[in-house]
Amino acid sequence: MPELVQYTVQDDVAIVTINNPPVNALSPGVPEGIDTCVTRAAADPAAKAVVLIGAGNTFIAGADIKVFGTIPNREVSIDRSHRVHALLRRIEDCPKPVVCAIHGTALGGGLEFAMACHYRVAVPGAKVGQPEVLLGIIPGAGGTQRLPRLCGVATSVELCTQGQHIGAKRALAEGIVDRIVDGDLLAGAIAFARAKAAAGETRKVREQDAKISDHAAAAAALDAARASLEKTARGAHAPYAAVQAIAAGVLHGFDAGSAREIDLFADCVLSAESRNLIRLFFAEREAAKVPGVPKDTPTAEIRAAAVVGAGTMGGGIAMNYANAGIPVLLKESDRAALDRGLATIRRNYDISASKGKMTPEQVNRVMSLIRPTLTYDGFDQADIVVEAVFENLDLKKSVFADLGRVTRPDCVLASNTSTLDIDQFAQSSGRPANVIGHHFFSPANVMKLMEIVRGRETGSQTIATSLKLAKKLNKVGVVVGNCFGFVANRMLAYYMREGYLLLEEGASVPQIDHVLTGFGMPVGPFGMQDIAGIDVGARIRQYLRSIGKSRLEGPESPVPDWLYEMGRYGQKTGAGWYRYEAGSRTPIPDPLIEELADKAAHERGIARQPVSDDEILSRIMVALANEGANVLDEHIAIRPGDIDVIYAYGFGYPRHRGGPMAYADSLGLPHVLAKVNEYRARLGDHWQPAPLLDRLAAAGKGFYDAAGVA
Ligand code: T1G
Repeated sequence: MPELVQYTVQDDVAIVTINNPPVNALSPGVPEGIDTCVTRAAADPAAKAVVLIGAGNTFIAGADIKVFGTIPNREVSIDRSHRVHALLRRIEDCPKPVVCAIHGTALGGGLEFAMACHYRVAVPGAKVGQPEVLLGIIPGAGGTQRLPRLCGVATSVELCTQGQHIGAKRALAEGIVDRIVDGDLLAGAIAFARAKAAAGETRKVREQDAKISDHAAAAAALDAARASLEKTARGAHAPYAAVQAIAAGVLHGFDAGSAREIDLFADCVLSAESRNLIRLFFAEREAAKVPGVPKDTPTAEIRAAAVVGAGTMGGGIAMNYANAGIPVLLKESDRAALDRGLATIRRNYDISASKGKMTPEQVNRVMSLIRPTLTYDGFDQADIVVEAVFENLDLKKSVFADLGRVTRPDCVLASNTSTLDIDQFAQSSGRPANVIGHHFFSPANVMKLMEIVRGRETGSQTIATSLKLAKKLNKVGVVVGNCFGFVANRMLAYYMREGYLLLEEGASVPQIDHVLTGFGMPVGPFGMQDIAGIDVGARIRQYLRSIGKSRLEGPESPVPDWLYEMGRYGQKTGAGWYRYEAGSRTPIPDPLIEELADKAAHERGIARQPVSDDEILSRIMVALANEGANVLDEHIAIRPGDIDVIYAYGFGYPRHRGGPMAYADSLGLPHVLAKVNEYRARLGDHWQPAPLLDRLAAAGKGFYDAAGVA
């Protein structure tokens, strides 16, 4: 087992190299090794300076997240924090210049170790950040104290409350990094260190107060941060704790701020919020591990793509490929539709450019990768084709029959269908092993979730290629089984039905939406329908009725179809569940909805009466969890974590609550089961307890226990 931290001397400079693959996490032994090596360098006459660097393809990506679960109580957390704070001060107190050399990422504890060094140099492609808040915690090794001293209050608040990484160029501009090294990082760091040694310069970040001395400006930045969090935190606590820790240090000094950080970190690291976020972090990575598809499964290289259908989804999917630098043919059946599709794509990019997210040159470059066509010419060069035509089974079958003819035998044939049976397309293609679902969520170029739907005969290479492609497209790929609605939309049907029935029973649309946004959803069920389009669901119901099926058993509210028949599709028509003033997306409650709810209630033979917020939340979340149990039991989802990742990325389910299955576990499955039985007695037999829910509740287990996840 090679040493976790190695000590060498080169050109009068001590090189301290961390070697803990895959990301040089600060696992037990790594901080201690750094401490020992820096102490050794301070006493080593052969060393005039010190360089701290990571082996492999990154510096330190942070504390070892796997270790957090082992912190039993506040006392242990506080003790560990004091020890790491003291360790970093020892690095900072080294009498010789200590230079941190950053490549890959310096995140969390990695950036905190870098900031305990006197200086930081980085390669142009390096990234730094304090993403702890994404794990429900805050920087716990002085990050909230040293970062403001390097880059000021506003930027440190941004980095510590949003958790985003920033590139080396911005880090240099902000004062976090002192120099960008082009070429060999180690050589550049050694040269920088030698120059500091020759000048006899060291610089303790904890003593730099210039960027936090303007307390009025600091207070304003902190107030602005708190105000912004009211809109963005959606119930999470860690971002507020980060602001408190930064404020303590800025206003009361480094030592007081460090003590406050240690205290707040202990609160956060033991919170359910952190447990949920850390479980989601690993669940997202676990989702890429699919039984029957080993890690070394061969995959096809995707160098050229094609999309059939230039509608909203097809255009967004083509943008995903162009954004990943993959040339993509975009085929439509007629010129007008193709021109409309291209115009929409161009408009999307121009909006990004107008917001400064892209330069005009970047827009032109990605646009040049999208090649419009009215024929299948060039499809024999494609490594993948994504079908995104209208949700009509016969049309899709004919497209797949074409694709079976015009593409190479090894070409992946994916469908973006959200409701139809990919096994039927697989048959018509003549190459079922190559056929798979790539279900994107609208807008496809924005939403990160990609449900990877395996058909009965989908080959493991097709699945492995799809998982690898999801990462290349900057998407989160989750493999799911082939049933109506797969996982996301199948469960959503139960979520929406409860909303509709609660409306008929007496709740109002704004009340229901308010309960769900208060829970942490980005938008309530009705607001979401107005965004997605009431017509989308209506057409699916129409199609199902035409083949004698329905999305779910039991009562369905007529109100959505009434709105559809009235041409009220939502934002796109200026009215749906809400009204919208011309050009505005601000929902305005519409008395018409109450009239329709009264009419539906009358037809159902019920008298509308007030409904409590608790009833609304419970009915909707229990319905979601109960159907999630069926989805697990039928192996449509492999793990509860897969469902929770799907809901976090597909619908913005508040990550600090873990996801529908984690939330059910937090309620306790006996409670969830009791609610299902209560609703069944009160509301009807469509409330059927899922057999898995029954079994787990009886065994005193949660969904995650059963999956072997703590
Ligand atoms: N601890 C443990 N394992 C980690 C890890 C970490 N910090 N980061 C990644 N891994 C594992 C990951 O589970 C996967 O394992 C493998 O490494 C590759 O990861 C004191 C307390 C660095 C941007 O939040 O953001 O420091 O699945 O697939 O896409 O204030 O990993 O192969 O078995 O994600 O190239 C703060 C979290 C911690 C960074 C690389 N740091 N990691 O992305 O690879 S808290 C973070 C990431 C902290 C201090 C506090 C990403 C990455 P497996 P990957 P990638």
